[in-house]
Amino acid sequence: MITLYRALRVARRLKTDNKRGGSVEIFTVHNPLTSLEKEKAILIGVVKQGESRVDVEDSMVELGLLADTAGALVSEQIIAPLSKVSASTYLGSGKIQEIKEVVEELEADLVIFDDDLSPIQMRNIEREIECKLLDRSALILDIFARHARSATAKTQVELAQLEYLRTRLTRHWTHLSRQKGGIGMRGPGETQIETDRRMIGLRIASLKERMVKIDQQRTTQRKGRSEYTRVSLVGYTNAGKSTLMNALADTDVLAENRLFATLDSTTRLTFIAVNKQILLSDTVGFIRKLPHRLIESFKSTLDETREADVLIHVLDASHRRFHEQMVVVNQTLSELGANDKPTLLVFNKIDALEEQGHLAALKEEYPDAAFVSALRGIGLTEVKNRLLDVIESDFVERDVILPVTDQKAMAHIRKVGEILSEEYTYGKTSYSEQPEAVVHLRFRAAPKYSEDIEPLLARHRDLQLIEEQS
Ligand SMILES: Nc1nc2c(ncn2[C@@H]2O[C@H](COP(=O)(O)OP(=O)(O)OP(=O)(O)O)[C@@H](O)[C@H]2O)c(=O)[nH]1
Ligand SMILES: [Mg+2]
Repeated sequence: MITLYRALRVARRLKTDNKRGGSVEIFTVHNPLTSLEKEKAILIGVVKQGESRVDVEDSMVELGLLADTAGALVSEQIIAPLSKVSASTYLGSGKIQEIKEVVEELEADLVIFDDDLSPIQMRNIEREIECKLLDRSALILDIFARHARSATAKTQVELAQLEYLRTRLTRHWTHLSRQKGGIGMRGPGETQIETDRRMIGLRIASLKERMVKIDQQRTTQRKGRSEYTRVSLVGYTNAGKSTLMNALADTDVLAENRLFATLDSTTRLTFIAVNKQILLSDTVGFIRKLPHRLIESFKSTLDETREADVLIHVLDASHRRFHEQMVVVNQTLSELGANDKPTLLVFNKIDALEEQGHLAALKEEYPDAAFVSALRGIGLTEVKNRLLDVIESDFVERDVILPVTDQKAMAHIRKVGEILSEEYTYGKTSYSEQPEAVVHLRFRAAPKYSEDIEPLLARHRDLQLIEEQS
């Protein structure tokens, strides 16, 4: 597991290597927590002016799921109204005192804020409550660190964590047990702060270099597949993207009832009609307040989405907040510059809908969407058919004349386009003496292929069909 702590250890090893020419470990290892010693967490949410309490409560449910995924045991949650955010402590001093008392009473190990806190707010609150403190971003980073499996995902997470850590190295940890570790605590002791900051800078530079290499490899891999339509599954975390991927492409991607089960992308060549194969990708899901630096770091994994021709936006129809989730996904897609791609909406988990009337209402509201249960295999044909419609909706239709001898152009058009009609006849240019055998071709293809096709056709632009003599 790549953690803040391990990232620092690597950075420090670099330092000792430089200084003494040897690889001496100088950092004390904390005791990893076992599942029997789950950290007790208190969740804190605030209702700001103009916000509804119900919205905050739903956000807290999600924070609870995140905390659970990170291995914490939620013992208490506090939702406080807040009229004015304090720049130094976020909440007012009375509220902070109250949290401190709950921490003492429950002997909590961890306090988690639903909102993101500035480094100063973190430091001040932590000093007051004398308990480890995390915000939503730090918690999400921790989960990403736990779930990262591939070298790419690990590199990306470590980069995001170090970027997060770099701005927060002024924290005062003195009142905390540095040996204890746990969620979000895979970090430094204060004595090391200055050298750590420099080492983190070095480590970040080296990770970025590694990412450049990974990006280059991925670009090369992708070049070989460009003749296929690339379709990327996107959606809120836990919506069922991986389950749908497994159902459509017969893959064995991990699908689990937890947030951020998938952190890598998997791509598979998949038939969606007898004569139509696409490249289908499953990738990392989105969530409210996904830390920006994670999106930045995960650009490489999210390339599959950014470079896709078509998106399948998977929604959990049984989630009562599916509409907000849809908005969050669309916002994140905008951030990635992937919001204007042709998109098929897929409402998943229809088997889990409590009222059947709900399904009818959704179908009326979203007439172009597909409604499925990826888990039960219901509606998969509809997904494929609708996907085909979306893919073909922006196809460009062409009517061209080629000499039969131009095998290269013919082969290319057959590969990337769909032939609508093909007629063998005779043609002639204005400057040629003799008629020649030509093929009159009508085909359609995705706009992205125009760049390749145009130069092939340009050479034959003067060819005209010879009118049949009667
Ligand atoms: N009832 C029901 N559950 C489903 C359906 N599809 C997926 N699930 C469940 O929803 C949970 C999440 O599914 P995943 O496929 O892992 O979701 P995901 O969108 O890939 O999630 P992340 O990779 O974590 O972002 C799993 O427990 C699935 O079994 C469905 O059609 N009906
Ligand atoms: Mg998944």
